[in-house]
Amino acid sequence: MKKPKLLIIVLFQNLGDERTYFAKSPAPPVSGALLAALTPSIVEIELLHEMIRPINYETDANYIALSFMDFCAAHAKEVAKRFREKGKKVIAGGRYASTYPEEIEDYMDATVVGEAEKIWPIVVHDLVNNRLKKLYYAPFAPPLDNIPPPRYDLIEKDFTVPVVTEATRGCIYKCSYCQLNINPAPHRKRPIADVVNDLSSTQKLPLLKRKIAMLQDNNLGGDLAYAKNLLREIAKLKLWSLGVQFSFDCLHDDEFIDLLEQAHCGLAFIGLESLNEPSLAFVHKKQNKTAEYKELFMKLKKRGILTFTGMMIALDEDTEEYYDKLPDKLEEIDPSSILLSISIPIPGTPFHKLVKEEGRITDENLAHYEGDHLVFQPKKVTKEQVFSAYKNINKKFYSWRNIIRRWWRFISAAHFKGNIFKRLFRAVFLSAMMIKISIFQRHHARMKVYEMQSS
Ligand code: B12
Ligand code: SF4
Repeated sequence: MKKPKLLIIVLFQNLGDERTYFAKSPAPPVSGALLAALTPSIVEIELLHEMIRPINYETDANYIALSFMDFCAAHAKEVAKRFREKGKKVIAGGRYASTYPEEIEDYMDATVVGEAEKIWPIVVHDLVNNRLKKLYYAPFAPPLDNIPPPRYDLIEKDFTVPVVTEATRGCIYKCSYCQLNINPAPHRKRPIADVVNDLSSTQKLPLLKRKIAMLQDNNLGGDLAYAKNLLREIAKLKLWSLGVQFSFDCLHDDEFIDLLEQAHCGLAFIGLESLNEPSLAFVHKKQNKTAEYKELFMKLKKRGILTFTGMMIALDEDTEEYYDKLPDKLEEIDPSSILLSISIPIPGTPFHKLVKEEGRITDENLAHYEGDHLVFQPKKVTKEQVFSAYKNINKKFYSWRNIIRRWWRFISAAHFKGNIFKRLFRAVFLSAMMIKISIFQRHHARMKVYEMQSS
C-alpha cells in the first residue's frame, strides 16, 4: 500500500505573495532536514525550503509540517489556512510555536511546543492513525544524545552547503535581544561521535557538497574544552571547509583558533553587533570588547579563516556620529563580510520588555521583525538616520572596490599550510567562498534593505 506523504516546509516569506523574496542562501537551517530524519518511516517525506523555492499548494502530500521563526507567524497562519481548505492536516512547530502556542493553535490541526526529537515520532504516529491532539509538549531541554543525522539527501540541490548540523544548543550569555533568553534552556552538548557521524553521513551527496559543512550552533564556544575535542575529531574528516559560529571572547584562546585551522575551518561567524561600547553595554553583550576586534580578527585571517560578522544598528546608544564613522571603522577591523541588520525587539526578550514599557514600539506587525524593518523608536537616532546608515554602510562595504581590497588583504595575511598544491587550492577555494558570500550579502542588502526604505 502507498504510504501517505508528509511535506515539511521551512517558511521564509513574510511580506505576502506579491513581495516574495528568495534569499538563495548558501546553506539551509538544520530544522527541516532534522525533522525529516526524526520522522518514522510510516510516511513518505518531501522537504521544502521557502527561502529558495515557492510552496506548491497543489502538492499530493496528505500532511504538512511547518517550521518557522517569529517573523513568519502570520504567513504560517495563511499557509495553514490554504492547505486546510484543501483537506490537508497541518502541524506547526519551531521557536515561535514553542513560545506562543496560544497565538497559532486555532489555525493548525496540531501545535508542537519544544524540541522535536522525543515528541515528533509520537505526533506522526497519531497523525497517521487519526488521533491527532491539538497540543503536544516536548520535554524541556532534554539531553542531546542519539539525535540522527539530518536528511541531507532531501535538501534542495540549490543549496551549496547542505551539510549543516549543530553540536550544542543554548548559550552561556544573556544578551538582552537574544531569542534564547526567553525561556532559557541550559547550554547542552551532543556526544562528539554523533556530530562526527552527522558530518560523515553524506554518501548520497556529490563530492563538493560532502566536503563543506557548517555547524549552526548559537555558540560553539560555550564550552571550549568540548569544542576543542570536537575540532580534533573533525580535523580527521579532512573537510575542505567548515563553517562555525561562536562568541567573540573565544578568540582569546589560541589553542581553540589553532584547532579551528586544523579542522579546516574556512568561515567563522561571530556576532560583533556593534563597534560602539555603550551600545554593547546596553544589550548586555559584555563578552565583546571593541578595542580587541581588529587584533583578534587578525588571528583568524592569519590562519586563513574568513570572518563573517553579525552587525546591528538602531541600538539605543547609537548616535549619528557613530554611523558616520562606522564604514571606516569596519574597514579597519576588516571582517571578510558583514550581515548588517536593524535591531529587533523580539517579543518575550528583555529588550522587547524595555521598549514596550517605554511606549517606543512603532510597528506591531510581527512580519516586520526580521531585521530589515525598524519597528521601534531608538533613543538617539531617527528612522531616517537608521536607514541612511544602513544604506550607506552596505553600499560602501559591498562596493566592488572594497570587496576586492578586502579579498587582497585576506590573501596577503593568510599563511596557508601544506605543499604548494594544498596552499594554492585553499587560497582559490576561500577566495571563491569570500566572493560568493559578498555577492550574496550585497544582493540581500539591495533587495531587502534598499527597497524597505520606500515601504
Ligand atoms: C540558520 C539560521 C538562520 C538562517 C536561516 C533561517 C531560516 N529558518 O530560514 C538565516 C541566516 C537566514 C537567519 C536569519 C535570521 N535569524 Co536566524 N538563525 C539560524 C540558526 C543559526 C540556526 C537555525 C537552526 O537550524 N537551528 C537548529 C534547529 C534544529 O533548531 P530549531 O530551529 O529551534 O528547531 C528545533 C525546535 O525548534 C523544533 N522545531 C523546529 N521546527 C519545527 C517544526 C515542527 C513541525 C516541529 C514539531 C518541531 C520543530 O525542533 C527542532 C529540533 O529540536 C539559529 C540559531 C540556532 N542554533 O538555532 C538562528 C536563529 C533561529 N535566528 C534568529 C534570528 C533572530 C534571525 C534574524 C531575525 C536575525 C536578523 N536580525 O537578521 C534573521 C531573520 C530572517 C531573515 N529575514 O533573514 C534567532 C531566533 C529567531 C526567532 N525566534 O524568530 C535564532 C535562534 C538566533 C538567536 N540566538 O537569536 N537565521
Ligand atoms: S552570545 Fe549570541 S547566542 Fe549567546 S546570548 Fe548572546 S546573542 Fe544569544
